[in-house]
Amino acid sequence: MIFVLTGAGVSRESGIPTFRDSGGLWEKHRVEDVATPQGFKKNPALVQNFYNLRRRELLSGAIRPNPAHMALARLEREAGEEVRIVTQNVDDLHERAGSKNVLHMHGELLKVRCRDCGKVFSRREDLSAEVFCPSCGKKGALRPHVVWFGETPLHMDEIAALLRRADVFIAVGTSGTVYPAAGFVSSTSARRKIEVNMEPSAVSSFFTENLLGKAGEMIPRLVEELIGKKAL
Ligand code: BJW
Repeated sequence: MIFVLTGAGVSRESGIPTFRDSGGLWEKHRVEDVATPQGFKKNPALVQNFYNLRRRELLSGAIRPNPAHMALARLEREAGEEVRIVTQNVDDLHERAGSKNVLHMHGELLKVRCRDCGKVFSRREDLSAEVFCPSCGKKGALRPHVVWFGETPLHMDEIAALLRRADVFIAVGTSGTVYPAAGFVSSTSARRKIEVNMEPSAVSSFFTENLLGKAGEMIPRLVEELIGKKAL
């Protein structure tokens, strides 16, 4: 089984900024303000606006899957082997590229959740304190369906089971600084552990192969090799 962990770097060539690179999202916003439950409690409008702008951008038509997303979807279709993508990204570019087996461990930008009744809804429009929950009717209770620092990432039981079964573990475009995702490479017993990044990540030394370069160039080559060898 091939386990692919993706991070913000896989969507960089599609025009979505990463978090920690120069020009990234954390250069313009304090993490504590926009990516913690405390920040949301303190200033919900600021946080809603941060996600409203990112949601609008994702839907603007300017953002499209790049060759890395396309190649990973091809891997799933052609490897003759189970391929599972676990993404830390909240965009939908893997799905738009055609990937079927995607787990969004940090949530999804095009979904919102009611803080009162807990129901999750698809939503493409802006959120504000004026919006009513379509299920319980509470006003101002909808929040982005994303995972902030201090919150529990999604699908963790399924991810743990996949990490145990993986033969090949690939991490693409992630800085290896946010846990639990950063710890996956050391918790899997996969025979091949391949990192694809523009530069070594914080956990590079745990991989058996380090491929330095842009995801859009390196992933199509890697996928070609994996399909040629029937993955292993
Ligand atoms: C390219 C490229 C190109 C660029 N091609 N590559 C102390 C020690 C250890 C842990 C902790 C600690 N104190 C607190 C914690 C836990 C905390 C944590 O990890 N904190 C760290 C800061 C230390 N983690 C949590 O709180 C998590 N929850 C948790 O642990 O719950 C407990 C629990 C665990 C397990 C089971 C049950 C319970 C929650 C973390 C939530 C993270 N949320 C965010 C925001 C999501 C919503 C949103 O999008 O706004 O998730 S933060 C942000 O970081 C986002 C990302 O998914 C995440 C990771 O970032 P990523 O993807 O790695 O991006 P970058 O920007 O960091 O890196 C980009 C990389 O791409 C770079 O390396 C570039 O070189 C590369 N690149 N162009 C290839 N073209």
